[in-house]
Amino acid sequence: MKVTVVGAGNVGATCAQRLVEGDLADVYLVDVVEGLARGKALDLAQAAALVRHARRIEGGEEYAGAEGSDIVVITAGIARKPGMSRDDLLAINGKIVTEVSENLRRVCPEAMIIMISNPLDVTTYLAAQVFGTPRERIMGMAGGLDTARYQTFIAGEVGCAPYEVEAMVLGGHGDSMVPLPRLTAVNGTPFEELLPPEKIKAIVERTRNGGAEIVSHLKTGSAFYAPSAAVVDMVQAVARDEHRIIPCAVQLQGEYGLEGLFLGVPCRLGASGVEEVVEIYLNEEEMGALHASAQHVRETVAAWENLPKG
Ligand code: TXD
Repeated sequence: MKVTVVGAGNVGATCAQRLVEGDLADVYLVDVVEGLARGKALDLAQAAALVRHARRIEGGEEYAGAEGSDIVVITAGIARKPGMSRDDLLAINGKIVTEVSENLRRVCPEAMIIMISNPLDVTTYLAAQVFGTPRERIMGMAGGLDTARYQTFIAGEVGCAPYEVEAMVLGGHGDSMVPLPRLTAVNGTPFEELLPPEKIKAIVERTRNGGAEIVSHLKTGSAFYAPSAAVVDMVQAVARDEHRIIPCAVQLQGEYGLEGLFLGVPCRLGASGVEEVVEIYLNEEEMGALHASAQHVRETVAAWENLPKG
């Protein structure tokens, strides 16, 4: 398996490291900043003898190196600073993602695409416009990360390991995301039986602000360890044909009563990409929250379409 990672910044470089050191894929790292991808790739390659893997990693500014990629991971763009919402990145990252997608389409039009750059649900839509890829092969990473944050906060409160929490966070990657306490359990015990409503509410709120909390500590950038782990989890499900359900931003085609837009829903991932959009039962309140999140994504797409281009 060959993966091209576009953007050799915090998420991209960490993602590249996890992919080669986890023996999942050979990697080509590309960045617009001269020398950045080449230097980081060389450094990562020199760790191979110590970490003991035989994966190839190269980097550069040119897209030619992306030829033959099975998957491309797009992290190019700018990250949030304190006080910024993900939507504030729209004007800049929308342009960057469009340009990057055009470059990639020339060299690896058949590659599967995993979008990371924010605002996620909109950038995934923009890349899909450029690539014209069937929806099975283009997805955005957010739900996996938001779910991992939710699991972490629950584990901290309940006193278990994060992976013992069964949970799923749906919806857009932003304030309107939809954690689902009713469907959350810890080793089979319903979450709502384990903690009082006010504690659950606080965990849901902290999950919604999970990214901003980290931005407020770091001040100069946003989270990247957990985001890169969430990307690699998706790549692994595809590379190993795991048929595993991970919430991803995919184009809805009538599922959950929604059409056209990209939004986080449970997807079964395997070698062909999104094998199935899994429709779980949502009650009225949960469905309402998902539709409100969809509305927010639609408004952000409309804001992009109304922006002066050029
Ligand atoms: O859950 C999620 N989807 C996310 C998304 C979780 C974490 C970060 N999320 C978003 O990913 C974040 O809001 C940003 O939009 C991207 C990348 O975040 P990262 O923390 O990696 O940002 P960096 O460190 O600034 O790296 C971005 C790199 C940087 O090296 C730039 O030079 C490069 O992107 N860049 C480009 N590369 C190629 N081509 C172009 N045009 C380009 N423009 C910038």
